[in-house]
Amino acid sequence: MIRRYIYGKPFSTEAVTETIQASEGTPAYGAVSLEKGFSFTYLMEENDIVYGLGEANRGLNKRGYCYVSDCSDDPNHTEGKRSLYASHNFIVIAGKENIGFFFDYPSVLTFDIGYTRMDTLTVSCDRADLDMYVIEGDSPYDIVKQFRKIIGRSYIPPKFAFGFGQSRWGYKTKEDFRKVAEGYRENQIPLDMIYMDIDYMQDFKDFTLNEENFKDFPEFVQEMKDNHIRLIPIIDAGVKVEKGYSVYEEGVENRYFCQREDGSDFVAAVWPGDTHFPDVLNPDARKWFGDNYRFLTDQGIEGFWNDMNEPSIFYSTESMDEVKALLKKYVEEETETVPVGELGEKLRSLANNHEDYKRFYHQVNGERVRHDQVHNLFGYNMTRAAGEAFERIDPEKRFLMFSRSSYIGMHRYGGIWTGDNKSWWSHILLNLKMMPSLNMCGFLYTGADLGGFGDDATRDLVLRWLALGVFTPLMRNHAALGTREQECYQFEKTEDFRGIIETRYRLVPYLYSEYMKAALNDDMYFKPLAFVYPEDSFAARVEDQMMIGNEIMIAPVYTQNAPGRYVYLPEEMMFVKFSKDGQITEEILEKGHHYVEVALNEVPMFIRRGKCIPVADTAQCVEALDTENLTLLGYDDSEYTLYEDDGVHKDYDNAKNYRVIKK
Ligand code: MIG
Repeated sequence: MIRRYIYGKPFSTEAVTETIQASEGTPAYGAVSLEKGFSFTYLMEENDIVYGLGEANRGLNKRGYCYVSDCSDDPNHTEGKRSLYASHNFIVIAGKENIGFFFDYPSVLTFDIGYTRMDTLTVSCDRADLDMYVIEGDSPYDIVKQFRKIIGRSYIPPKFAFGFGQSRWGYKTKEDFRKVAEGYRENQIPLDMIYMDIDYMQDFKDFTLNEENFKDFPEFVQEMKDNHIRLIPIIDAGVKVEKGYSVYEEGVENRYFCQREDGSDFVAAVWPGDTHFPDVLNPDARKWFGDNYRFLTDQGIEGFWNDMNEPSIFYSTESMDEVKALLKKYVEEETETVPVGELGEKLRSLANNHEDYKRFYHQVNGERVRHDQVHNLFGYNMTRAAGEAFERIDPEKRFLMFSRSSYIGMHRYGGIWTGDNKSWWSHILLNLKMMPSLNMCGFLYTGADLGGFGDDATRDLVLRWLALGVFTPLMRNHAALGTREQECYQFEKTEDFRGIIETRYRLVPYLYSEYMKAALNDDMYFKPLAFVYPEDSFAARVEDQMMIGNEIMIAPVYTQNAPGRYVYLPEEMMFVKFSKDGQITEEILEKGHHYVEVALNEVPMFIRRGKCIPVADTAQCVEALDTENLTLLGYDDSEYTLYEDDGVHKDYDNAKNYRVIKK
């Protein structure tokens, strides 16, 4: 049962696709106050668990901290951070009372979940203009499924996107990309994608190619495709201000960029220097921006990643003027000792300053809306621009698309990656905990930068992280400029890396099948144990093991130098390890606590009692997988319903896509 309460004049985010009539009166749970902005308070029972918030910091159970929906480009995901790149305002309280809440509000929204007072949940924002959805259900899982039904079907990528991808900020030339392709092919480590970061562009201009390095680009795209590798370029939010650059000229001429109050185009400095932001909340501008992706699809490109779309601002003309004024003051006053505190603070406040969000506007169906009031919708609508354009470019075909910033609703147009993590052991665990939360909010095609983006990776960390990445739909190794090289072939004994990536490919038929079932049924691919074993109070507290699909549980090793880990089995399961040379070991383990040993080159997983999964022979790319000859791994006398389609087109609802295989 879903009720909708309307406060003030909400901005239409289009997060919810189903029409739900407004309810009269006040919600039957908690208390709403409109005295100062909007505030909702709910008294939690001691044992209540709070799920949700999608891409957010800390645990699967969000209780005990404070989180702020305020899309931010902040590459330091330390425990104290309250905002990451996304805003996913859906929570579920699980306890005596099971109840879900979605606060459809596109600006800063605070979730104090037992932070100020242990037993109090407070959700608040400055303006009382929002839709609040209240969802009653039998269980938290049931509530999630109801919510997923009203926000529309999740994005479905092409099947090649279930292969492994390599990325690194700093690849510049064709030779750089060829080196990566060779590094993988020569070591026979499977690979389907290489990502192109900002250096492929000419002066960081969207929808351009570096003129010197990428002559004859379509031929290069084809050369890679002949090697079964797809190039996936990045697109940034800011469009460079440069006379004669057609994207800039068209945007200015048609007034498609975000403007200041006085009507001039707002200038934000990002990688290209001064840029304008395409007003992706304006349907005409959105269409125009999306059509620009044709520049690359026309040359054979089939996938993209959208970056810097919080949108990230290094500084604005206005904020830099303030710095200049300060420096001028020191010079004019002949200040002997520059107050480093004052200057430092000014400089640190330049990037992503909320004052800048008040300096530009969007045109939405004839109305002017100041950016700060809809800040959390930018990444969503940039990705929507691309998604809607793909429908026009080739309506039959699926494109790979994922974004850094997002809001609920964007899950219909693309997936997400979780941004600039670090090569830290703790970030493997954060990666794992985020996945089910993202699924609750509709984001199924997700993954983190495997091996870690910032800081230097180590061989053991990359192996352990990849062994988790085997199970995330988006499996991509990515690293920042200046960090230690972490492509799989950079380390000793590459066969260990080969073994892990080969395991991913052996599991693709299963993982793809489970992904598709989740997407087509508005279900989850990653689930907390509690959603599958609701009667088991111990399972409810486990946060470092997850269920995937209907058949398996994973328990990755995320501790440095650990030879294995403790694991809790809510029922008897088959413990499976994929080891080197394609060996598979199986062992039945009883319900309860175990310590399982897992070597660095092994991928562990558990098959639920009475179930089995299909496993393929490995291959160098997704296309080469033989899905006709699958072996079944798991319990005798079980069966599995495999979903399979051509992985390219959209014939999802065809009964022929399902086949039952018996063990
Ligand atoms: O300010 O394009 O999160 O994946 O490599 C950094 C360079 C900009 C941030 C992205 C990261 C990407 C990087 N970008």
